[in-house]
Amino acid sequence: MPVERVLPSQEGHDLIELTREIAAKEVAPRAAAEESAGRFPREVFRTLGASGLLGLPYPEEYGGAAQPQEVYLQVVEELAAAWLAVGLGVSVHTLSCFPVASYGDAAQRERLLPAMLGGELLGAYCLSEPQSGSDAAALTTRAVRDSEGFVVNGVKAWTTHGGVADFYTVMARTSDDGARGISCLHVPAGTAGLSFGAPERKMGMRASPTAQVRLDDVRLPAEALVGAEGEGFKIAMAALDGGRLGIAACAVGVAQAAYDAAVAYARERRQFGSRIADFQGVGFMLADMATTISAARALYLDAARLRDAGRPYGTRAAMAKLFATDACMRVTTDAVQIFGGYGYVEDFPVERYMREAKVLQIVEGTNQIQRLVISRALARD
Ligand code: COS
Repeated sequence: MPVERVLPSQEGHDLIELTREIAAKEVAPRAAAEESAGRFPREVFRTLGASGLLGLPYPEEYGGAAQPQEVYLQVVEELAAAWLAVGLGVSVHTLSCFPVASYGDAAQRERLLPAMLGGELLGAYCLSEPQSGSDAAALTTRAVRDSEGFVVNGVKAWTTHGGVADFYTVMARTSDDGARGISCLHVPAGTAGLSFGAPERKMGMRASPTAQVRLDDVRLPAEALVGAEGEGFKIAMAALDGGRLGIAACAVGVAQAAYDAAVAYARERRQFGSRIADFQGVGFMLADMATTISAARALYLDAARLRDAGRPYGTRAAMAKLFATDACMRVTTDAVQIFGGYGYVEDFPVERYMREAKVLQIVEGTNQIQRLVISRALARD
């Protein structure tokens, strides 16, 4: 049964229908095999771009669809339910476009956004480094100004789409003034001096490459600077507020897929003469799973609606990311349990969902960092 959704417009309903069609035909059927092979489905992102699904929350004048976050995030949820590498890929791409869309000048937006939103250019977001993850302001990649622009040196870590992206949104240090000494740079793939490590050998999400991005004397023109010099940390944090909602939506999608598989199995599987769904031990697990998923969805939509209303939403986004990804871990673990031995083997998808859930508690700010963001806001207010 598809999830029953309340959307703010007919256009929103149509976009969900279109997403479900593409997800069912072109995304879900390939997920298991491509995850085993570790093959990145670049062409799926072209299809999504051509269908208008890659720039949903951005302005129409640059090729976006001017959709509220409420719609965009439910599209991400549907894609993640079909295949996390695709749902998360859309979320990371949207995050990578945010600095140019929100802080870029008119010339940058006109030059870059149409191809970024149309699916021709896929993005990657480079904030973390080997020695700075949670402490993002400690980054050491350096961009030195010269007469033509910038010369950049450093190593970025854990970059989703590292090596396959067409542009890299890079946070680099332009002065030693802590968080205020960081600037945001747009780096096209193919720029001399840009190279990539081998894809990390991950527990899950193997079809989505994660790699180091190395910058060795990368020369960039002055127009590569997005926003003001020194504004990069704020841009990075504002981008992550939105990115965290994307991760929450992905988590709800994966949890929903695991729940759907578990409930279907529990209705079919018979033991001791009954369907296992009719045993209270299993039925109550399913009830808790369904309730948790609904609560997680309601929380990310609540944060999305705050954002759509132009209100501060960062704390609520951190709550949504924390709650939804912890919920996803619990639900996928319970789905494996309901499948019993069959849950632990690759013939069924639930072991993959459980491996995928784990990364969502880590990326775009560990859940410990989400608690830090929430508790600091509570103390401040
Ligand atoms: N939006 C806009 N600005 C923000 C912001 C936000 N969400 N959060 C912080 N800022 C601003 C602050 O207002 C402050 O500005 P001023 O210097 O003008 O006062 C500046 O950024 C520094 O903020 P703060 O002192 O809170 O920075 P910290 O070094 O303490 O870092 C955390 C804050 C821990 C929240 C941040 O480093 C973080 O989110 N870490 C996790 C990083 C992450 O999610 N990485 C995922 C990988 S993406 S590759």
